[in-house]
Amino acid sequence: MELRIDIETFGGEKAYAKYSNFLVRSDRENFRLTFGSYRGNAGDSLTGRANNSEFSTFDRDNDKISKSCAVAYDSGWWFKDCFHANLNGPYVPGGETLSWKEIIWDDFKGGKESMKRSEMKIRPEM
Ligand SMILES: [Ca+2]
Repeated sequence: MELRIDIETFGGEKAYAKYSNFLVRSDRENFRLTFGSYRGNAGDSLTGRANNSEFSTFDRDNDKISKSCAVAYDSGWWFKDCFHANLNGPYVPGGETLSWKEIIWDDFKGGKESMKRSEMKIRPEM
């Protein structure tokens, strides 16, 4: 499958990122995420810390550091040593990355703005 992510800032700027070979494993592997190459204009905030990571939630700490990224950032996500992208972070109007408990795509807008909106969509590879 191909993954397409669309993001939008509070100022209305939009961008996208596409990833090939998107795959989420079963619960026995804690929904480990893998994917291939990046294309897009949003910057690649997923490869470094989400690729090959397991999914963590408040009560399932599957990241790679001693603290819980899910608890620290109020989110469920494919955390490694936390994140460059955190699309399940809390919706916080305003758009500044202050606490990083926000909807984050770090490689867009220099990491200075949190997102108003995000979408993750999959379809068969063309
Ligand atoms: Ca941990």
